[in-house]
Amino acid sequence: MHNLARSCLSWQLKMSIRNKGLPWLSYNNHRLLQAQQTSQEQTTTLASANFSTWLPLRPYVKGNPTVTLKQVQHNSLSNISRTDVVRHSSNVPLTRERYQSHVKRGPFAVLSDLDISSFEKILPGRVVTDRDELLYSNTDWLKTVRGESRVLLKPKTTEEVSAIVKYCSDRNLAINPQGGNTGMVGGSVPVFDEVIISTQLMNKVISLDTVSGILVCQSGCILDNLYKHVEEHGLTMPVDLGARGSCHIGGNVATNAGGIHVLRYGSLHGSVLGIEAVLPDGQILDCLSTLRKDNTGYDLKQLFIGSEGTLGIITGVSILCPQQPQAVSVGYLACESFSQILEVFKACRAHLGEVLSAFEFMDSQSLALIKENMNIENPLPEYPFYVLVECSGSNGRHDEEKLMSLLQLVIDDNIAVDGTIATDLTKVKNIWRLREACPEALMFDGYCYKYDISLPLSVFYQLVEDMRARLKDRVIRVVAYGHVGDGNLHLNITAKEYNEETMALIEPFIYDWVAKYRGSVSAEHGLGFKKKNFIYHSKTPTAVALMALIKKTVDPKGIMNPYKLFPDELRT
Ligand code: FAD
Ligand code: 2HG
Ligand code: ZN
Repeated sequence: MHNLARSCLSWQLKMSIRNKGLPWLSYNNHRLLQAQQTSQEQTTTLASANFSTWLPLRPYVKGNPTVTLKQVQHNSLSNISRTDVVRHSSNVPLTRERYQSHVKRGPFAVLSDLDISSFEKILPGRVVTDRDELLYSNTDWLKTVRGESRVLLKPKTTEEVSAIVKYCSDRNLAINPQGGNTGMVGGSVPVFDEVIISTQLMNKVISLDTVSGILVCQSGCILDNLYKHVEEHGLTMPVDLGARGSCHIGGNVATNAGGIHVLRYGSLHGSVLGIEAVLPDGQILDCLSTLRKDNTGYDLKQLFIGSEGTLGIITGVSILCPQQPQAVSVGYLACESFSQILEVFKACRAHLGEVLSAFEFMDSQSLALIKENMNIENPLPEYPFYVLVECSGSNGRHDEEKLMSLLQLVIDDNIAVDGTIATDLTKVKNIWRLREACPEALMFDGYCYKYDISLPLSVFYQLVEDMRARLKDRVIRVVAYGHVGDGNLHLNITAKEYNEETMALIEPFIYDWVAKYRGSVSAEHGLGFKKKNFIYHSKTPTAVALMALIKKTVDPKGIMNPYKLFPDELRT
């Protein structure tokens, strides 16, 4: 019997204009430091990550001798010591060793003691050379790449960023811009010894126009803190993702992050109205417009959206915030086949219209993953596919009725086989948790080969099946989930450890497959270090050559995030 038909409970999660928002979407609800909003005339400081707060953000890797899975699941994450985190970060192989066959250090200067003391003059007390803290900033979230930077700089103002970048340019020192270090393609950490410039202390809201909904802030504001800030004024952020408790808005813009609400609010190319950036020679580019319309020449800010730190350091962002929805409803459905998922999507578009705000899918292997690795239960019986449908709008009762009748319709039409609707906040949280736990759960297997691709929906899941057939039992699992509403598949393959032969079976096979169907080798995570050599699978030689020309013009010395985005042979 259908759970849905049995219960058919209507519900709505009412949110008053000044409520606390959607804490259940926050990846790091356990963060030690919460937003501290201090009014200072026009400026509000939002607490940002600092060394004392980074520990809970990446507390485990399976096999770590001291941090057990049980501890992670049942204890406060703050119980895990700094030593534990440091120990397992240092187990990550150095990038220059693991990828020695195709990565060579560029002709940049080597950091000297004089450089450190010069930085100290510009940023007194904010030049970090402590090995443990550097280890965190040198290692990516996925624990797959590790650089060897000897210095981490923490500017607070655009002028400070400008001064240190100019210094680096004059000295020919390579730079790695870093936000929340949650990136998934190895772009956020140095490959060799680049100087890390972190935006973590650039965490001020500059203004919020509550009439137009335009927010202007420094680039190091943590996304979750911005949510809290704008929700006080009945607004919401146009971008949301599982890492929102750690990622910075500057990092979101630099990667053109997608996430769960692209379906509703579109990409950052549409909602970012302005950008301020420091160019590789230290000049400040002020395009921090708050205008919705401005056709005066090339729209330079667009170049920085998705530039992955290769054209400069984004220091300020102006962004259009939509009205906060008054009510949110979530349905969770099971399907027998992937084609049923597509039928459900079609039905959602037709029946939910403007209130449909997320449409996420997971296969049964994803549910097994979160059960095995994080002890998260699937509320439905086992089926091959699951889909999460979120509705949010301005009339709770109306949205809820729409979702209810949609769910009834897909069950009656046999395009979904089972379903449930959240009836209270905890259940809503739990349903989202099923989807948002996936990236984290993968890490417990050991090594994760991660793919983020765009494909036509007609062949979307076929790639996953082909990959399973190809890898057989060489790997622990091949799981698929993602933003199916955007045609964005997250295909993840886990194994106990990284293996060259397995890698050779996956790449370039996967990228050739994607190219054959005119998909994208990076839907939303970017190219970074790991995907850069596959750019031609999704872009023509003419397009890549024009990108390289832009890079050469803006950054003639090639100091800004070298070894990223461009294929090896094009690196300046
Ligand atoms: P970082 O990781 O620090 O940096 C990412 C890149 O941007 C690097 O190349 C870096 O050099 C550059 N950069 C950072 N800040 C600046 C700056 N101020 N100026 C210039 N360059 C800069 N991504 C999605 O798109 N959708 C998702 O749904 C999603 N979900 C995620 C869930 C989890 C659990 C995790 C861990 C990650 C997820 N990501 C997702 C990936 C990641 O969170 C995003 O790419 C995010 O936008 C990165 O922001 P960050 O501040 O952490 O940037
Ligand atoms: C998500 O949608 C993120 O959860 C991460 O983009 C995707 O883990 C992944 O592959
Ligand atoms: Zn995603």
